[in-house]
Amino acid sequence: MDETRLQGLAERLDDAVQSVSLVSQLTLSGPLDLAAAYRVQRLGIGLRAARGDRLIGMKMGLTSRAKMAQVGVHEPIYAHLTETMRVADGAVLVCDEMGHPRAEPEVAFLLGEDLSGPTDAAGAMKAVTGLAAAIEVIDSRYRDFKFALADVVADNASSCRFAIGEWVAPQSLAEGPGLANLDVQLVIDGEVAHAASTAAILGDPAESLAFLANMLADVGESLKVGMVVLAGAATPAVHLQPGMKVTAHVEKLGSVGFSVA
Ligand code: OOG
Ligand code: MG
Repeated sequence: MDETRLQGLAERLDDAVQSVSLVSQLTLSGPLDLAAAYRVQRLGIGLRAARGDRLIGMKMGLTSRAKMAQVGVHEPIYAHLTETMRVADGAVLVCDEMGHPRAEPEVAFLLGEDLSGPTDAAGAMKAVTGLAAAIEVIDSRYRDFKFALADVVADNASSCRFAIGEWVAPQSLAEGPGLANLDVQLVIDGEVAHAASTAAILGDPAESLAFLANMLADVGESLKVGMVVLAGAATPAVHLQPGMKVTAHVEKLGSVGFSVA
């Protein structure tokens, strides 16, 4: 597909992020296959890098049925995480700086070594040096949060902000089923809004990490030491409103939270 056209699409989405505005689905105005959509995503990350932002990790999305059902797209996807998207545990997020943000609980991995596919869950976990509870704020650039697979891929899988709790050594989960069946809760203003098990994430969040490494291997890329990876939410996301206090708990990994202004 024509690179100039893809660059134009990346700029349209990037402008919308910067001006906090929403756009029509790209797939409504012309064909966009999955490879072209990932190209648009990478061109968008290039635009951010040109402004001094830096790649610090990656995320998987649509790895649970709850998430697939919420947005009507039924295929796991990946996206990029940059430094300016990271917010501190306990931070205050300003709603006006986002379009129609939603929050979802995540499991985060910290890589202690490079990780290349092909691999499997056990192989991928060998590269992991830290695990944490996390929250991702997603904020689709598309009106009504409505998109097809290629739209959401081009839009960096809706990723907007993320907060990560304290890192826990993976060895602390060595006894028992590891990461595969931990309780996850998304708590809003002290009430459990959604609860699930990490098993909802492709059976085990480690499968999601391996899936990512394998998808990257297909395009000649790999994960690097020091990167953070989000496995994808186990529950639906919740719409954010000013005044909310949002916390995610993951059994054995701990908690993380922020407030919304
Ligand atoms: C797409 C991003 C999905 C997840 O954790 O499943 C995602 C969206 O829901 O807008 O981040
Ligand atoms: Mg997510």
